[in-house]
Amino acid sequence: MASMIGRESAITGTNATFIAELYTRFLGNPAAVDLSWAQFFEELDDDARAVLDDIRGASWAPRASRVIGEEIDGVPAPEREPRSVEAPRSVPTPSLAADELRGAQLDSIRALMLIRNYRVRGHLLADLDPLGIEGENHHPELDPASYGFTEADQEREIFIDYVLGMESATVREIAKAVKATYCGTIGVEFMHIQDPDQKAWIQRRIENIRNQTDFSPDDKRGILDQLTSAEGFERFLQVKYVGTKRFGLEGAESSMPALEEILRRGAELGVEEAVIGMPHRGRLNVLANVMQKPYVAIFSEFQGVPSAPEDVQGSGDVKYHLGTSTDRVLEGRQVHLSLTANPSHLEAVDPVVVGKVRAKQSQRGDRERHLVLGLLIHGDAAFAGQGLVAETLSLSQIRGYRTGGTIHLVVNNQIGFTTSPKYARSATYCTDVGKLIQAPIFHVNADDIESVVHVARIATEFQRQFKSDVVIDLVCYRRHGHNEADEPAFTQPLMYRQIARHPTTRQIYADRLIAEGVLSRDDVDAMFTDFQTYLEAEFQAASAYKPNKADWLEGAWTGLSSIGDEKEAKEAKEAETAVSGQLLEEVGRAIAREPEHINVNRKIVRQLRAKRKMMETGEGIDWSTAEALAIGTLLCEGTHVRLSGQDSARGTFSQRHAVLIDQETEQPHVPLDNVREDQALFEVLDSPLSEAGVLGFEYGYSSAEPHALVMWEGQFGDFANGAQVIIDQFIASAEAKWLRLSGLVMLLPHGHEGQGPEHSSARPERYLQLCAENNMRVVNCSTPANYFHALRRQVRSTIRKPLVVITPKSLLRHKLCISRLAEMGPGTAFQRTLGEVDKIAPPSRVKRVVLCAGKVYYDLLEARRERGIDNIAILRLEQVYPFPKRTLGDRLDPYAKADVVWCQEEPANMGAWVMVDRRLEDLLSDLGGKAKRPRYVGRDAAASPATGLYNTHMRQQHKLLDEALTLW
Ligand SMILES: Cc1ncc(C[n+]2csc(CCOP(=O)(O)OP(=O)(O)O)c2C)c(N)n1
Repeated sequence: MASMIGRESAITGTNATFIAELYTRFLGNPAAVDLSWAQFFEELDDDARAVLDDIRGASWAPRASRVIGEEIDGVPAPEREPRSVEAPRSVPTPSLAADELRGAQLDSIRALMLIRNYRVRGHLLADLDPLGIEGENHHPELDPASYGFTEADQEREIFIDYVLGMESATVREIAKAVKATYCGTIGVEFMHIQDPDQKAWIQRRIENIRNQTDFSPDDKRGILDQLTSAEGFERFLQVKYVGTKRFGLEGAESSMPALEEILRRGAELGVEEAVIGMPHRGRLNVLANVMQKPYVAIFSEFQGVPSAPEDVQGSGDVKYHLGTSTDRVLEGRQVHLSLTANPSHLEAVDPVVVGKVRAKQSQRGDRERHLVLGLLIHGDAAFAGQGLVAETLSLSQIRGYRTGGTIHLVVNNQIGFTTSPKYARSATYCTDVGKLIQAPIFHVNADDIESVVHVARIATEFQRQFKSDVVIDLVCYRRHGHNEADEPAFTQPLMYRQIARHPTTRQIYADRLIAEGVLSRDDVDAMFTDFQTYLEAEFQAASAYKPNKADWLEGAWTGLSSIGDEKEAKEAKEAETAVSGQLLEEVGRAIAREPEHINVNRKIVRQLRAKRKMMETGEGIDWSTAEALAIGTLLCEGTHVRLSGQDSARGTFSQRHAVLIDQETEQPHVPLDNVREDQALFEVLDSPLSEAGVLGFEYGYSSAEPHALVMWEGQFGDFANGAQVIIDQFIASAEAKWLRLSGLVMLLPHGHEGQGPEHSSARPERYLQLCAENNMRVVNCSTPANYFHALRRQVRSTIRKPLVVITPKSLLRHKLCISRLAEMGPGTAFQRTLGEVDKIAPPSRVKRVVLCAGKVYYDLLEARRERGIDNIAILRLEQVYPFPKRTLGDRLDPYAKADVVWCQEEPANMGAWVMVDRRLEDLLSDLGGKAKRPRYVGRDAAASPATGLYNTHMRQQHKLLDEALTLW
């Protein structure tokens, strides 16, 4: 490091902090500084100003509390620049002549500009591609000449105030240092971050050490060992299962030491549990080498043995989608790891993992979000292309969804199936989406394994320190085709010619360690062959291997079950969904109370009074009140309730008002969070405007926390189709594929109210088409009390099934859509079907049974009353799936002489008709009455769910009522 030469007289005036201090004064009042300084600052261009702003902005710079070696939240501070902590209090009079002084300042500023531009753009010149296919080697802003430093200036000493750990340095030394730090095999993008502390932290962490860690010989042997396991496992599979699809890791073996380092450093810095999500590529390697799933078990699955014992397995899934969990001891600390099962749909697992992390943090009372870490592995094409990435990142710092930062490892093999990056994205990097939330991005050449481990360490420290997301872009390649049977040379012949010649990361590192004298060639070879011998023994044992048990009903799931239709009916009857009158009253008082400490909106006061009346009389309980009673009673029973959706706190239809807002201060008050002292937590969250991301998050939450009532609400039901991948790939099929249960509730506003095609249909037919093997529940309750029981059943039953609730819109305020408090009290339960409510003719004289679900019931009821009809009965199917054949049969049986109509407002190709048609036919045939099959009454099949013309809507509605209520 160079030292100051002959400028002691100017030293106090030449440090950057001092200049920044002067600059601050100048900004406040240009006349407050000496004229020569004012002119100097006026002449600065934007870049130079940015340099000074940086120096002024770093909150650590002037603060005396953060000193060298200080630990922040357990993360040791990197060696810190001994920058003068206090800014000068008075402006010293420079003792050099003004011109000479300005020249010196200018040199400093220009050098700092050069350094700054390396921080901003150095990554563009970094040596990131192991194949060396792409990459630039010149950028004008990274050329000292662009800052006026000529060749002759190279040896000129410049004061840079300990930036890069140097008090002063020649231009040549400065250029060398910035190139080493920012243009080696690591490229760092962090200058887009607005938080000066985060920027400063990264700068300090990497600059003084030129962005390298000195690994001990033991560390180096350990890294080689990990590379040997990664490569050796793939090589072994390649030989034993030639041509079998496994989406091998080859070309990205360095991701294994990276993951190991993240988990080890994470464990050192407080991680007790990590939830991992990843795509198919390299999954077997992660299962074996990170999750430590026994090789023998993996080989046995390759031989066709299912992963779970035969008595519990569902339809199963391919090997490279399976999840698992394990306990590992890392750096002396026990860490629980779970790898989430994932579908083929790339990135769909992201929000699910983050939701699981949040649930696990809640379970542990980890409010600091320090103990449980989310770790997501991505492919480059998927990370750049899938919108779910952005949706998931956006949840990162939001109340109710934040998880203390996810670590993202992008396995950037520079290809997506057969598509080259230039066709796969418009952005420079596949990781540019990370800038959406100002995550720092570390690009690293995967063939420099020590840099990879170094970056993994720093990224983990950053996540720990700032509790925010961080992205690692592991630039590697894919040695084979997209899968082992694919020929990559069809589409990328040049790339693959180069890959064929390219040594593996293990070979490169082994050569390096041999050259460094850390290991001999024999040591390296023995390491490889020993591992192959070990794998061979596991392979031999595989044919006798039997999976001993499925792990799906352990831990938090103990005592819960997933069982078939028949048992479900029995079980649900036993489920205690009724509540004592005393508890209903207690919750009722809380939700009707006019809070004294806040200034409540007058219209809300009226609503609160109406609720009080409902509670006092025990009559007229409306939908939202029943919902609040269900939630409040669960909270009092110790069940955590979480409701998230767009505008869910108020409710899309202004019906819920779960949060009361003080009209003077906007202070929120949540009545259901104030029922009693020892109640469980109620979270009601206005979510970001995302469906797939938020639904995925809530699904993930529910899959990790079976004892909470987790509800996601669509603004209107049809918006859920933006989250179809979560519904198809997880909610409907996770149990069958992976033995993973969920009690998630989806609330989907639905109803043909003449509001046009977009707000009418929750597309119930979509869910019903997905229903089989008792995989989920679909209800279209017509009474508040039944909705109350349906919600409570989700957590009071020992069965965990996702629940789809087709929820009402106009019924929220319909005079007939009300219940009595007694219908929620002792002796009551969820009703799968509801019978006739009016005093009409006895069943033997009834000519027709109209069967329906949801809102149309009230239209039918009112029309029948108006028309004075007494020989048509109206029955309701409250739970559409599992189809309640027995209870519906009991209801229909007395009407043996009647014909049966299924009436719905939805077009014939939508609604429940598509599903109930054949089932009703079966049932009627079993009953042996007059009706052999149901007749359909409703709108004609249609491409669009509803008309946009109100008059047409009304005409259609009258027609279907007429048809249903006219005997033919
Ligand atoms: C949502 C989705 N669309 C398409 C596919 C089909 N597909 C499987 S792998 C793949 C390429 C993925 O590329 P990348 O993310 O770079 O990962 P890599 O396979 O290169 O590891 C595609 C298009 C998929 N699995 N998921």
